[in-house]
Amino acid sequence: MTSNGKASGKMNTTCRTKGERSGLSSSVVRDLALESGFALAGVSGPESVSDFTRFHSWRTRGLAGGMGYLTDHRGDLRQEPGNLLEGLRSIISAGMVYNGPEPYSTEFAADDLAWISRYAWGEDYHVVLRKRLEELAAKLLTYRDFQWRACVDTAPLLERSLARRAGLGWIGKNTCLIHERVGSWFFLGELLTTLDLAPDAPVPDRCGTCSRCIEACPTQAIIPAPGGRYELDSRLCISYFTIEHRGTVPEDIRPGLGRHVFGCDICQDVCPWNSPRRAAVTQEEVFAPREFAPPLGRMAALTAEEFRNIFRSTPVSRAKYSGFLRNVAIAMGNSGCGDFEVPLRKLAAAEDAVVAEHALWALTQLSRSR
Ligand code: B12
Ligand code: SF4
Ligand code: SF4
Repeated sequence: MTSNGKASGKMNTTCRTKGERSGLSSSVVRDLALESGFALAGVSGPESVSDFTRFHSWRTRGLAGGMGYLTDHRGDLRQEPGNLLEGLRSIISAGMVYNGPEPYSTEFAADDLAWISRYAWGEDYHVVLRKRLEELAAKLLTYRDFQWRACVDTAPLLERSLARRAGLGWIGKNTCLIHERVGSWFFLGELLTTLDLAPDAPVPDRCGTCSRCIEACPTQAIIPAPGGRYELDSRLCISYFTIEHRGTVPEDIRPGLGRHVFGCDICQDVCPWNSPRRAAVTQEEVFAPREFAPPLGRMAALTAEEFRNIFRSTPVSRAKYSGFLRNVAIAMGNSGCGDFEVPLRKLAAAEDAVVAEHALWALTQLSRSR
């Protein structure tokens, strides 16, 4: 989930429509965002992010693991959104639902199938949301001339904090942003603008006494934060290891990864605000699964080219071929399925030393579980 480019605008070609339309309010912004496919939108001001102290304490205590883009100078930039656009006046935070009708990982108990997390099933959301934010900017430009910059995930912003202050939801104990009507299966993107818009108000926290996510996390990665609330220890989180971590996965972590080969949905699957009858479902074809719970055996046999073809322009490509096979080997070792000995022996002979070592570990696991 790191860097790619930015889209920014210094358009004034639409200036001539200025004044032809009525005023630009936050509710007009919301309506236009809905037209562009966002389920949620809200506005906050240009001020520094007060949650930065939480973020800084979190990374100082090592909870960011090896995510250098959070611990180095790029992390520092997150305090001041104004660093990203000269003359910043308003930030439009927008949320796009990716949830499909398919079952949740916690309801899906086949040991020989791999779990790819829900957010990674379809097209790369960076590209999808950026296009829609550009579309939104173009619509807003028909009202008034302004400067803007579209950000999705990769810009040095604390996106959940910005969305919280713009009223898009509250930060749950699982650390995800949750909206009462929508749930938490949505991506966030921002349009930084020089527009003067009235800010929206944050909404109340509705976790109450619930602690389902904390109890369900198989690796106890959701921990109490100093001063109250909860935070995520990336050094324990399945999502971190299967997406962000490069190279060898520590042996004591491997059994906890279960059959997750990319990301993890458990702390959201169990959240009552995401119960299947309540959570919003996307209408966007682009987020439909390319590979829903694919057989581990088939994934282990993919050539580098097949991997690229299947997962091109999906978030899974971030793991790269080597990281993906490493994750598949771990999942096979955790499966208890003796049938995987043959494909694992092939992986153990791979040129890639990391893949080979994880496959050998998996073979040992299988022989122990026999
Ligand atoms: C690094 C990162 C990760 C890391 C670390 C996650 C983490 N919880 O910190 C890993 C790889 C583990 C990860 C996993 C996931 N991620 Co991620 N990730 C990011 C990224 C790039 C930075 C997040 C960050 O700064 N983390 C550091 C912590 C300290 O910050 P934070 O979680 O934002 O928390 C802040 C606020 O929430 C606030 N806060 C926290 N608690 C409270 C409580 C109160 C009362 C208040 C007032 C404030 C507050 O303070 C914190 C500091 O600012 C963002 C994009 C971005 N630029 O923000 C996406 C992002 C957070 N991820 C996203 C997604 C979808 C996921 C996954 C669901 C993917 C998956 N299925 O595997 C999981 C969810 C795991 C989880 N429970 O969080 C979405 C979240 C959308 C949402 N509805 O919340 C984002 C916003 C990307 C996007 N543009 O859509 N992710
Ligand atoms: S994403 Fe998975 S491992 Fe990480 S905190 Fe949530 S349940 Fe735990
Ligand atoms: S499972 Fe419960 S505690 Fe966890 S985020 Fe959802 S409502 Fe909050």
